[in-house]
Amino acid sequence: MSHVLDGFSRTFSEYLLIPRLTKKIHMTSNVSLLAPVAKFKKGETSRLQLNLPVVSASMQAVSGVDMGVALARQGGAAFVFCSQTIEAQAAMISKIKLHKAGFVKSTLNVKPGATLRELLDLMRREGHSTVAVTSDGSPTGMFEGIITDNDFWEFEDDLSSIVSSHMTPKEKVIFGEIGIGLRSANELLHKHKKEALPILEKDGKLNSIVFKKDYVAHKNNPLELLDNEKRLVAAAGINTHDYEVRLPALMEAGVDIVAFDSSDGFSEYQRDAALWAREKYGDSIVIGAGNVVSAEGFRYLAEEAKVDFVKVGIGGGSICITREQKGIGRGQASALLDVVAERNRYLEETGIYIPICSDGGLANDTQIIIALAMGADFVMMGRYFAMSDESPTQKVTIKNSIFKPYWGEGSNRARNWQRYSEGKTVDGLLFEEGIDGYVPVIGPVKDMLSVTIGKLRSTMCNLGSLNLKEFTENAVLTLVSGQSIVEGGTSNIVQDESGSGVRT
Ligand code: MZP
Repeated sequence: MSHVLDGFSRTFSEYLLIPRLTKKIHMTSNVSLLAPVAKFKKGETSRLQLNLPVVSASMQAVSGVDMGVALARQGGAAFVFCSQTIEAQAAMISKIKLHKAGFVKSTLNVKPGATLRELLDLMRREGHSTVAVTSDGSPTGMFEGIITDNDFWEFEDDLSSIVSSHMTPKEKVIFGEIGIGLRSANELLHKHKKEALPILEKDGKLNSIVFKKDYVAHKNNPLELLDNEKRLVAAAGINTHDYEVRLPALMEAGVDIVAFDSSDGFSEYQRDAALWAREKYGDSIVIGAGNVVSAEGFRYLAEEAKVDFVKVGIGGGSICITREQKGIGRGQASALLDVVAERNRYLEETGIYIPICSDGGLANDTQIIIALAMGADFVMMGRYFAMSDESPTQKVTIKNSIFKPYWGEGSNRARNWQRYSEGKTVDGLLFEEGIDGYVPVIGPVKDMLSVTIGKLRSTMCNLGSLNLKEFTENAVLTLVSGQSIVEGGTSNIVQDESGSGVRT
Protein backbone atom coordinates (compact mmCIF):
# COMPACT_ATOMS: atom_id res chain seq x y z
CA MET A 1 0.00 0.00 0.00
CA SER A 2 1.20 3.50 -0.72
CA HIS A 3 2.41 5.68 2.11
CA VAL A 4 1.22 9.24 2.76
CA LEU A 5 3.56 11.57 4.63
CA ASP A 6 2.17 13.40 7.65
CA GLY A 7 1.43 17.10 7.23
CA PHE A 8 1.36 19.32 4.18
CA SER A 9 4.03 19.99 1.62
CA ARG A 10 4.94 23.56 2.61
CA THR A 11 6.57 26.52 0.91
CA PHE A 12 8.82 29.28 2.25
CA SER A 13 6.09 31.92 2.12
CA GLU A 14 4.21 30.06 4.88
CA TYR A 15 6.88 30.82 7.49
CA LEU A 16 8.16 33.77 9.46
CA LEU A 17 11.18 34.11 11.75
CA ILE A 18 10.86 35.12 15.40
CA PRO A 19 13.53 37.67 16.46
CA ARG A 20 16.03 36.60 19.12
CA LEU A 21 18.15 38.74 21.41
CA THR A 22 20.20 41.23 19.42
CA LYS A 23 23.36 42.14 21.32
CA LYS A 24 25.41 45.25 20.61
CA ILE A 25 27.95 43.14 18.76
CA HIS A 26 25.28 42.09 16.26
CA MET A 27 25.97 44.73 13.64
CA THR A 28 25.64 44.02 9.92
CA SER A 29 29.28 44.98 9.41
CA ASN A 30 30.31 42.15 11.77
CA VAL A 31 28.33 39.48 9.92
CA SER A 32 30.24 36.79 8.00
CA LEU A 33 28.46 35.04 5.12
CA LEU A 34 31.02 32.29 4.57
CA ALA A 35 29.23 29.18 3.31
CA PRO A 36 30.77 25.72 2.89
CA VAL A 37 30.41 24.00 -0.49
CA ALA A 38 32.62 20.93 0.01
CA LYS A 39 31.94 18.39 2.74
CA PHE A 40 34.22 18.48 5.78
CA LYS A 41 34.88 16.76 9.08
CA LYS A 42 33.33 18.26 12.22
CA GLY A 43 35.70 20.83 13.71
CA GLU A 44 37.52 21.34 10.39
CA THR A 45 36.89 23.87 7.63
CA SER A 46 35.44 23.10 4.21
CA ARG A 47 38.09 23.02 1.49
CA LEU A 48 35.94 25.40 -0.55
CA GLN A 49 33.72 28.08 0.92
CA LEU A 50 31.65 30.73 -0.82
CA ASN A 51 31.97 34.27 0.50
CA LEU A 52 28.25 34.79 -0.20
CA PRO A 53 25.74 31.92 0.10
CA VAL A 54 24.43 32.36 -3.42
CA VAL A 55 24.97 30.54 -6.74
CA SER A 56 23.28 30.84 -10.12
CA ALA A 57 21.50 28.00 -11.86
CA SER A 58 23.00 25.87 -14.60
CA MET A 59 20.70 27.27 -17.27
CA GLN A 60 21.14 28.67 -20.77
CA ALA A 61 19.28 31.85 -19.89
CA VAL A 62 21.28 32.42 -16.71
CA SER A 63 24.89 31.30 -16.38
CA GLY A 64 27.48 32.17 -19.01
CA VAL A 65 30.87 33.87 -18.80
CA ASP A 66 29.60 37.28 -17.68
CA MET A 67 27.59 35.72 -14.88
CA GLY A 68 30.58 33.57 -13.88
CA VAL A 69 32.74 36.66 -13.56
CA ALA A 70 30.12 38.90 -11.93
CA LEU A 71 29.02 36.40 -9.33
CA ALA A 72 32.53 35.22 -8.37
CA ARG A 73 33.43 38.89 -7.98
CA GLN A 74 30.64 39.18 -5.39
CA GLY A 75 31.72 36.01 -3.57
CA GLY A 76 29.33 33.45 -5.08
CA ALA A 77 29.60 31.22 -8.14
CA ALA A 78 27.71 30.66 -11.40
CA PHE A 79 27.12 27.11 -12.65
CA VAL A 80 27.86 27.47 -16.35
CA PHE A 81 25.15 25.55 -18.22
CA CYS A 82 25.88 22.11 -19.63
CA SER A 83 23.16 22.05 -22.29
CA GLN A 84 25.78 23.01 -24.88
CA THR A 85 28.72 21.26 -26.50
CA ILE A 86 31.59 20.17 -24.29
CA GLU A 87 33.95 22.49 -26.19
CA ALA A 88 31.69 25.51 -25.76
CA GLN A 89 31.19 24.92 -22.04
CA ALA A 90 34.93 24.34 -21.45
CA ALA A 91 35.70 27.54 -23.37
CA MET A 92 33.35 29.46 -21.04
CA ILE A 93 35.08 28.04 -17.97
CA SER A 94 38.48 28.98 -19.45
CA LYS A 95 37.31 32.53 -20.02
CA ILE A 96 36.18 32.85 -16.40
CA LYS A 97 39.45 31.42 -15.14
CA LEU A 98 41.54 33.63 -17.43
CA HIS A 99 39.48 36.70 -16.71
CA LYS A 100 41.44 37.69 -13.71
CA ALA A 101 44.46 36.53 -11.85
CA GLY A 102 47.42 38.21 -10.39
CA PHE A 103 49.54 36.91 -13.26
CA VAL A 104 47.49 36.45 -16.43
CA LYS A 105 48.70 34.39 -19.37
CA SER A 106 48.72 36.88 -22.21
CA THR A 107 45.75 36.14 -24.45
CA LEU A 108 46.29 38.93 -27.00
CA ASN A 109 49.59 38.85 -28.84
CA VAL A 110 50.89 40.00 -32.21
CA LYS A 111 54.13 39.74 -34.16
CA PRO A 112 56.08 43.00 -34.67
CA GLY A 113 55.42 42.69 -38.41
CA ALA A 114 51.61 42.49 -38.13
CA THR A 115 49.73 45.42 -39.66
CA LEU A 116 47.69 47.87 -37.63
CA ARG A 117 44.63 46.62 -39.47
CA GLU A 118 45.30 43.05 -38.23
CA LEU A 119 45.88 44.43 -34.75
CA LEU A 120 42.61 46.37 -34.80
CA ASP A 121 40.68 43.25 -35.87
CA LEU A 122 42.21 41.36 -32.98
CA MET A 123 41.39 44.11 -30.46
CA ARG A 124 37.79 44.32 -31.69
CA ARG A 125 37.30 40.55 -31.67
CA GLU A 126 38.63 40.12 -28.13
CA GLY A 127 37.47 43.42 -26.67
CA HIS A 128 40.88 44.37 -25.20
CA SER A 129 42.98 47.43 -25.83
CA THR A 130 46.43 46.28 -24.67
CA VAL A 131 48.36 43.76 -26.78
CA ALA A 132 51.76 42.18 -26.12
CA VAL A 133 54.17 42.06 -29.05
CA THR A 134 56.23 38.88 -29.19
CA SER A 135 58.69 37.64 -31.83
CA ASP A 136 56.38 34.84 -32.99
CA GLY A 137 53.05 36.32 -31.88
CA SER A 138 52.64 33.62 -29.21
CA PRO A 139 51.86 34.18 -25.49
CA THR A 140 55.34 32.94 -24.53
CA GLY A 141 57.50 34.23 -27.39
CA MET A 142 60.45 36.66 -27.01
CA PHE A 143 58.99 39.90 -25.67
CA GLU A 144 59.45 42.79 -28.12
CA GLY A 145 57.15 45.48 -26.76
CA ILE A 146 53.60 46.55 -26.03
CA ILE A 147 50.98 48.30 -28.12
CA THR A 148 47.71 49.85 -26.93
CA ASP A 149 44.90 51.66 -28.73
CA ASN A 150 46.51 54.92 -27.55
CA ASP A 151 49.59 54.26 -29.69
CA PHE A 152 47.85 54.91 -33.01
CA TRP A 153 44.81 56.69 -34.41
CA GLU A 154 42.56 54.47 -36.43
CA PHE A 155 41.41 57.25 -38.79
CA GLU A 156 44.72 59.14 -39.04
CA ASP A 157 47.44 56.49 -39.20
CA ASP A 158 48.14 54.25 -42.16
CA LEU A 159 46.58 50.93 -41.14
CA SER A 160 48.88 49.02 -43.46
CA SER A 161 51.91 50.18 -41.43
CA ILE A 162 53.35 47.62 -39.04
CA VAL A 163 53.01 47.24 -35.28
CA SER A 164 56.74 47.67 -34.55
CA SER A 165 56.65 51.23 -35.86
CA HIS A 166 53.95 52.22 -33.31
CA MET A 167 54.58 50.00 -30.27
CA THR A 168 56.47 50.91 -27.12
CA PRO A 169 59.64 48.82 -27.57
CA LYS A 170 60.95 46.57 -24.81
CA GLU A 171 63.75 49.08 -23.85
CA LYS A 172 61.08 51.58 -22.88
CA VAL A 173 58.62 49.18 -21.25
CA ILE A 174 58.48 48.84 -17.45
CA PHE A 175 58.43 45.10 -16.79
CA GLY A 176 58.83 42.70 -13.91
CA GLU A 177 61.07 39.64 -13.78
CA ILE A 178 59.80 36.17 -13.12
CA GLY A 179 59.63 35.52 -9.37
CA ILE A 180 58.33 39.00 -8.51
CA GLY A 181 55.42 38.94 -6.00
CA LEU A 182 51.97 40.31 -6.82
CA ARG A 183 52.29 43.10 -4.28
CA SER A 184 55.60 44.28 -5.78
CA ALA A 185 54.14 44.01 -9.28
CA ASN A 186 51.21 46.22 -8.26
CA GLU A 187 53.65 48.66 -6.64
CA LEU A 188 55.52 48.94 -9.95
CA LEU A 189 52.23 49.61 -11.77
CA HIS A 190 51.42 52.30 -9.25
CA LYS A 191 54.86 53.92 -9.22
CA HIS A 192 55.12 54.12 -13.03
CA LYS A 193 51.43 54.94 -13.61
CA LYS A 194 51.01 51.93 -15.93
CA GLU A 195 47.95 49.89 -16.84
CA ALA A 196 49.80 46.62 -17.53
CA LEU A 197 53.06 45.09 -16.35
CA PRO A 198 54.59 42.34 -18.53
CA ILE A 199 56.41 39.67 -16.51
CA LEU A 200 59.43 38.26 -18.37
CA GLU A 201 61.40 35.05 -18.04
CA LYS A 202 65.14 35.36 -17.43
CA ASP A 203 65.78 34.79 -21.16
CA GLY A 204 63.41 37.62 -22.14
CA LYS A 205 60.41 35.49 -23.10
CA LEU A 206 56.95 36.69 -22.04
CA ASN A 207 55.61 34.82 -19.01
CA SER A 208 52.44 36.72 -18.04
CA ILE A 209 50.96 40.17 -17.50
CA VAL A 210 49.70 41.90 -14.35
CA PHE A 211 46.87 44.41 -14.95
CA LYS A 212 45.96 47.46 -12.88
CA LYS A 213 42.24 46.83 -13.60
CA ASP A 214 42.45 43.51 -11.73
CA TYR A 215 43.91 45.23 -8.70
CA VAL A 216 41.16 47.87 -8.82
CA ALA A 217 38.41 45.27 -9.27
CA HIS A 218 39.75 43.29 -6.33
CA LYS A 219 39.74 46.36 -4.09
CA ASN A 220 36.18 47.20 -5.21
CA ASN A 221 34.98 43.65 -4.54
CA PRO A 222 36.48 42.55 -1.25
CA LEU A 223 34.44 39.31 -1.17
CA GLU A 224 35.75 38.14 -4.55
CA LEU A 225 35.93 34.33 -4.62
CA LEU A 226 39.40 33.22 -5.70
CA ASP A 227 41.25 29.93 -6.08
CA ASN A 228 44.77 29.30 -4.77
CA GLU A 229 46.24 30.98 -7.83
CA LYS A 230 44.09 34.08 -7.31
CA ARG A 231 41.87 33.26 -10.28
CA LEU A 232 38.08 33.53 -10.02
CA VAL A 233 36.39 30.33 -8.86
CA ALA A 234 34.40 28.72 -11.70
CA ALA A 235 31.55 26.22 -11.47
CA ALA A 236 29.73 24.11 -14.06
CA GLY A 237 26.73 21.88 -14.48
CA ILE A 238 27.40 18.35 -15.73
CA ASN A 239 25.16 15.44 -16.69
CA THR A 240 25.24 11.68 -16.23
CA HIS A 241 25.53 10.95 -19.97
CA ASP A 242 28.80 12.40 -21.22
CA TYR A 243 30.66 13.09 -17.95
CA GLU A 244 33.59 10.86 -18.95
CA VAL A 245 34.42 13.33 -21.72
CA ARG A 246 32.88 16.54 -20.37
CA LEU A 247 34.46 16.53 -16.92
CA PRO A 248 38.06 16.06 -18.17
CA ALA A 249 37.53 18.98 -20.58
CA LEU A 250 36.16 21.16 -17.77
CA MET A 251 39.02 20.14 -15.46
CA GLU A 252 41.51 21.06 -18.17
CA ALA A 253 39.82 24.47 -18.37
CA GLY A 254 40.22 24.89 -14.61
CA VAL A 255 36.74 24.26 -13.19
CA ASP A 256 36.57 24.21 -9.36
CA ILE A 257 33.02 23.01 -8.63
CA VAL A 258 30.63 20.80 -10.62
CA ALA A 259 27.06 19.75 -9.91
CA PHE A 260 24.88 17.23 -11.67
CA ASP A 261 22.07 19.09 -13.33
CA SER A 262 19.04 16.87 -13.06
CA SER A 263 15.41 17.22 -12.12
CA ASP A 264 15.66 13.97 -10.12
CA GLY A 265 19.06 13.06 -8.73
CA PHE A 266 18.07 10.08 -6.59
CA SER A 267 19.50 7.63 -9.10
CA GLU A 268 22.17 5.04 -9.70
CA TYR A 269 23.29 7.14 -12.68
CA GLN A 270 24.36 9.96 -10.40
CA ARG A 271 26.00 7.56 -7.97
CA ASP A 272 28.09 5.94 -10.70
CA ALA A 273 29.06 9.25 -12.27
CA ALA A 274 30.00 10.83 -8.92
CA LEU A 275 32.10 7.83 -7.88
CA TRP A 276 33.86 7.88 -11.27
CA ALA A 277 34.65 11.58 -10.86
CA ARG A 278 35.94 11.11 -7.32
CA GLU A 279 38.09 8.15 -8.32
CA LYS A 280 39.64 10.13 -11.16
CA TYR A 281 40.07 13.53 -9.52
CA GLY A 282 39.97 12.93 -5.77
CA ASP A 283 39.39 16.10 -3.77
CA SER A 284 40.71 18.39 -6.49
CA ILE A 285 37.11 18.90 -7.61
CA VAL A 286 34.03 19.74 -5.53
CA ILE A 287 31.12 17.53 -6.61
CA GLY A 288 27.45 18.33 -6.01
CA ALA A 289 24.52 16.06 -6.77
CA GLY A 290 20.75 16.25 -6.81
CA ASN A 291 18.09 17.25 -6.90
CA VAL A 292 16.38 15.39 -4.07
CA VAL A 293 13.42 16.25 -1.84
CA SER A 294 13.62 13.58 0.85
CA ALA A 295 15.82 12.33 3.67
CA GLU A 296 16.11 9.06 1.76
CA GLY A 297 17.41 10.81 -1.35
CA PHE A 298 19.95 12.79 0.68
CA ARG A 299 21.21 9.67 2.48
CA TYR A 300 21.74 7.86 -0.81
CA LEU A 301 23.81 10.64 -2.37
CA ALA A 302 25.81 11.16 0.84
CA GLU A 303 26.55 7.50 1.54
CA GLU A 304 26.56 5.84 -1.85
CA ALA A 305 27.67 8.62 -4.18
CA LYS A 306 29.98 10.26 -1.60
CA VAL A 307 29.33 13.73 -2.98
CA ASP A 308 30.44 17.03 -1.46
CA PHE A 309 27.08 18.77 -1.41
CA VAL A 310 23.46 17.94 -2.15
CA LYS A 311 20.92 20.09 -3.99
CA VAL A 312 17.31 20.12 -2.86
CA GLY A 313 14.24 20.95 -4.94
CA ILE A 314 11.91 19.38 -7.47
CA GLY A 315 9.17 21.32 -9.18
CA GLY A 316 9.51 24.63 -7.33
CA GLY A 317 11.45 26.50 -10.01
CA SER A 318 9.71 29.56 -11.44
CA ILE A 319 9.73 28.09 -14.96
CA CYS A 320 9.10 24.51 -13.83
CA ILE A 321 6.00 22.48 -14.59
CA THR A 322 7.36 19.09 -13.50
CA ARG A 323 4.75 18.78 -10.75
CA GLU A 324 1.88 19.35 -13.17
CA GLN A 325 3.39 17.17 -15.87
CA LYS A 326 4.57 14.19 -13.86
CA GLY A 327 3.18 14.50 -10.36
CA ILE A 328 6.58 14.44 -8.63
CA GLY A 329 7.99 17.07 -6.30
CA ARG A 330 7.48 18.55 -2.88
CA GLY A 331 6.93 21.96 -1.33
CA GLN A 332 10.42 23.44 -1.11
CA ALA A 333 10.30 24.30 2.61
CA SER A 334 9.19 20.78 3.61
CA ALA A 335 11.80 19.22 1.33
CA LEU A 336 14.55 21.40 2.73
CA LEU A 337 13.60 20.85 6.39
CA ASP A 338 13.48 17.08 5.86
CA VAL A 339 16.87 16.98 4.12
CA VAL A 340 18.50 19.31 6.66
CA ALA A 341 17.28 17.10 9.51
CA GLU A 342 18.79 14.06 7.78
CA ARG A 343 22.03 15.91 7.12
CA ASN A 344 22.25 16.71 10.82
CA ARG A 345 21.63 13.06 11.73
CA TYR A 346 24.32 12.06 9.25
CA LEU A 347 26.69 14.55 10.89
CA GLU A 348 25.99 13.08 14.34
CA GLU A 349 26.60 9.54 13.07
CA THR A 350 29.68 10.11 10.92
CA GLY A 351 31.18 13.43 11.98
CA ILE A 352 30.94 14.57 8.34
CA TYR A 353 29.09 17.77 7.40
CA ILE A 354 27.54 17.80 3.94
CA PRO A 355 26.46 21.25 2.74
CA ILE A 356 22.98 21.62 1.30
CA CYS A 357 21.93 23.87 -1.56
CA SER A 358 18.28 24.93 -1.79
CA ASP A 359 17.62 25.10 -5.53
CA GLY A 360 14.77 26.94 -7.21
CA GLY A 361 11.49 28.58 -6.31
CA LEU A 362 12.87 31.53 -4.37
CA ALA A 363 10.40 34.22 -5.30
CA ASN A 364 11.81 37.10 -3.27
CA ASP A 365 14.54 38.14 -0.82
CA THR A 366 12.53 36.96 2.19
CA GLN A 367 12.42 33.43 0.84
CA ILE A 368 16.20 33.41 0.39
CA ILE A 369 16.52 34.43 4.03
CA ILE A 370 14.04 31.76 5.21
CA ALA A 371 15.84 29.05 3.20
CA LEU A 372 19.16 29.91 4.84
CA ALA A 373 17.51 30.08 8.27
CA MET A 374 16.04 26.61 7.68
CA GLY A 375 19.54 25.22 7.21
CA ALA A 376 20.43 25.57 3.54
CA ASP A 377 24.14 26.40 3.36
CA PHE A 378 23.60 28.28 0.12
CA VAL A 379 20.87 28.86 -2.43
CA MET A 380 20.75 28.39 -6.21
CA MET A 381 18.62 30.76 -8.28
CA GLY A 382 17.66 31.03 -11.91
CA ARG A 383 14.97 33.68 -12.27
CA TYR A 384 16.74 36.10 -9.92
CA PHE A 385 19.90 36.12 -12.05
CA ALA A 386 18.05 35.93 -15.38
CA MET A 387 16.82 39.43 -14.48
CA SER A 388 20.35 40.84 -14.25
CA ASP A 389 22.40 42.63 -16.89
CA GLU A 390 24.90 39.77 -16.85
CA SER A 391 22.55 36.94 -17.90
CA PRO A 392 23.48 35.84 -21.43
CA THR A 393 20.26 36.95 -23.14
CA GLN A 394 19.28 40.04 -25.12
CA LYS A 395 16.99 42.71 -23.67
CA VAL A 396 13.60 43.15 -25.36
CA THR A 397 11.00 45.88 -24.97
CA ILE A 398 7.44 44.80 -24.26
CA LYS A 399 4.81 47.51 -23.74
CA ASN A 400 7.46 50.11 -22.88
CA SER A 401 9.17 47.99 -20.25
CA ILE A 402 12.46 46.14 -20.61
CA PHE A 403 12.54 42.37 -20.24
CA LYS A 404 14.86 39.46 -20.88
CA PRO A 405 13.78 36.02 -22.02
CA TYR A 406 13.97 33.24 -19.42
CA TRP A 407 13.27 29.61 -20.21
CA GLY A 408 13.52 26.32 -18.35
CA GLU A 409 16.06 23.66 -19.17
CA GLY A 410 13.09 21.31 -19.58
CA SER A 411 11.53 23.43 -22.31
CA ASN A 412 11.84 22.54 -25.96
CA ARG A 413 13.75 25.77 -26.41
CA ALA A 414 16.62 24.51 -24.23
CA ARG A 415 16.53 21.00 -25.73
CA ASN A 416 18.40 19.79 -22.65
CA TRP A 417 17.55 16.17 -23.17
CA GLN A 418 20.30 14.97 -20.82
CA ARG A 419 18.45 16.54 -17.91
CA TYR A 420 15.17 14.89 -18.80
CA SER A 421 16.34 11.87 -20.77
CA GLU A 422 13.27 9.81 -20.03
CA GLY A 423 11.13 12.28 -21.93
CA LYS A 424 13.26 12.42 -25.10
CA THR A 425 12.05 11.69 -28.63
CA VAL A 426 13.93 11.87 -31.91
CA ASP A 427 12.84 15.48 -32.47
CA GLY A 428 12.99 16.84 -28.95
CA LEU A 429 11.14 16.28 -25.72
CA LEU A 430 8.06 14.06 -25.60
CA PHE A 431 6.63 16.50 -23.11
CA GLU A 432 8.01 19.71 -21.67
CA GLU A 433 8.82 20.24 -18.00
CA GLY A 434 9.69 23.90 -18.33
CA ILE A 435 8.19 27.00 -19.83
CA ASP A 436 9.56 29.83 -21.92
CA GLY A 437 8.80 33.42 -20.88
CA TYR A 438 10.18 36.83 -19.94
CA VAL A 439 11.43 38.48 -16.75
CA PRO A 440 11.92 42.19 -16.06
CA VAL A 441 15.46 43.56 -16.17
CA ILE A 442 16.61 44.85 -12.79
CA GLY A 443 20.29 45.80 -13.26
CA PRO A 444 23.81 44.59 -12.52
CA VAL A 445 24.31 41.53 -10.28
CA LYS A 446 26.36 43.63 -7.89
CA ASP A 447 23.52 46.10 -7.26
CA MET A 448 20.87 43.38 -6.97
CA LEU A 449 22.92 41.40 -4.48
CA SER A 450 23.78 44.41 -2.38
CA VAL A 451 20.07 44.86 -1.56
CA THR A 452 19.37 41.15 -1.03
CA ILE A 453 22.46 40.58 1.07
CA GLY A 454 21.83 43.78 3.02
CA LYS A 455 18.44 42.36 4.07
CA LEU A 456 20.02 39.00 4.94
CA ARG A 457 22.67 40.59 7.15
CA SER A 458 20.01 42.68 8.86
CA THR A 459 17.77 39.66 9.59
CA MET A 460 20.78 37.73 10.89
CA CYS A 461 21.32 40.52 13.42
CA ASN A 462 17.61 40.35 14.40
CA LEU A 463 18.26 36.70 15.21
CA GLY A 464 21.41 37.46 17.22
CA SER A 465 23.75 35.78 14.77
CA LEU A 466 27.07 36.71 13.26
CA ASN A 467 27.42 33.81 10.83
CA LEU A 468 25.17 31.43 8.92
CA LYS A 469 25.72 28.57 11.35
CA GLU A 470 24.50 30.69 14.26
CA PHE A 471 21.66 31.95 12.08
CA THR A 472 20.31 28.43 11.56
CA GLU A 473 20.89 27.44 15.17
CA ASN A 474 19.07 30.52 16.44
CA ALA A 475 16.23 30.31 13.93
CA VAL A 476 12.78 29.90 15.44
CA LEU A 477 10.15 29.75 12.71
CA THR A 478 6.41 30.06 12.87
CA LEU A 479 3.81 28.92 10.35
CA VAL A 480 1.58 31.78 9.28
CA SER A 481 -2.15 31.70 8.67
CA GLY A 482 -3.75 33.30 5.64
CA GLN A 483 -5.01 36.09 7.89
CA SER A 484 -1.57 36.82 9.35
CA ILE A 485 -0.21 37.18 5.82
CA VAL A 486 -2.92 39.78 5.21
CA GLU A 487 -1.95 41.47 8.50
CA GLY A 488 1.71 41.56 7.37
CA GLY A 489 0.78 43.62 4.33
CA THR A 490 -0.34 47.23 4.48
CA SER A 491 -3.87 48.04 5.57
CA ASN A 492 -6.15 51.09 5.34
CA ILE A 493 -3.62 52.90 3.24
CA VAL A 494 -4.05 55.42 0.47
CA GLN A 495 -1.04 55.20 -1.86
CA ASP A 496 0.55 58.53 -2.67
CA GLU A 497 1.54 59.23 -6.28
CA SER A 498 5.17 58.20 -5.87
CA GLY A 499 3.93 54.78 -4.79
CA SER A 500 5.13 55.01 -1.20
CA GLY A 501 2.39 54.51 1.36
CA VAL A 502 0.76 57.29 3.42
CA ARG A 503 -0.94 55.93 6.55
CA THR A 504 -4.47 57.12 7.15
P1 MZP B 1 14.12 29.58 -10.18
O1 MZP B 1 15.23 30.20 -9.40
O2 MZP B 1 13.95 30.20 -11.53
O3 MZP B 1 12.84 29.53 -9.43
O4 MZP B 1 14.52 28.05 -10.41
C1 MZP B 1 15.73 27.68 -11.01
C2 MZP B 1 15.89 26.18 -10.90
O5 MZP B 1 14.81 25.50 -11.58
C3 MZP B 1 17.14 25.61 -11.54
O6 MZP B 1 18.27 25.70 -10.74
C4 MZP B 1 16.76 24.16 -11.81
O7 MZP B 1 16.97 23.33 -10.69
C5 MZP B 1 15.27 24.24 -12.04
N1 MZP B 1 14.89 24.12 -13.47
C6 MZP B 1 15.55 24.56 -14.55
N2 MZP B 1 14.83 24.28 -15.67
C7 MZP B 1 13.69 23.70 -15.24
C8 MZP B 1 12.60 23.24 -16.08
O8 MZP B 1 12.59 23.50 -17.27
C9 MZP B 1 13.75 23.60 -13.86
N3 MZP B 1 11.64 22.58 -15.50
O9 MZP B 1 12.92 23.10 -13.09
